[in-house]
Amino acid sequence: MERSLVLIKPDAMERGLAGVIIGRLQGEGLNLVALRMLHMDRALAERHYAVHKDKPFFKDLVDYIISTPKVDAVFEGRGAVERIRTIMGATDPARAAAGTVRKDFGLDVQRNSTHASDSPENAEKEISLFFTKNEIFD
Ligand code: IDP
Ligand code: MG
Repeated sequence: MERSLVLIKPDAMERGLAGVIIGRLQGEGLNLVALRMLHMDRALAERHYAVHKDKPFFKDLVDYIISTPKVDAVFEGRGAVERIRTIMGATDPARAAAGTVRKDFGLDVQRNSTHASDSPENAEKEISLFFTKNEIFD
């Protein structure tokens, strides 16, 4: 069974969309196995986005992601990583396909409502930053 980390980003939290987004994933048959609300500190945000540390948008991205508490979740299912990326849509909401979360709710390329892991390997690394083993259920 594959797992993926999903973060409900501040723009979605501020508009009360956490439940709707989690509900969409559950409605697609993905299994919710961990859930919490967390106000990330800068150090954790910088580790989570370390792959982007040399990008021009890095500091803005970190400032944004720590601007409000957010909902963090782990979903499990066969092919969960790719299925969830498809449900979320392209990074830029303007380019995301109709019916995707980012098309429906994203505001712009930074404030795109959700994070979802991009590979099973990265998912396991990301999940271990946010959840201990006994916070994940089966
Ligand atoms: P992803 O979230 O679809 O995997 P990444 O390329 O990994 O997209 O970028 C991580 C996050 O950084 C995006 O979700 C978005 O919030 C932000 N981001 C990506 N590209 C840009 C950009 O060109 N300008 C501003 N923010 C960006
Ligand atoms: Mg990414």
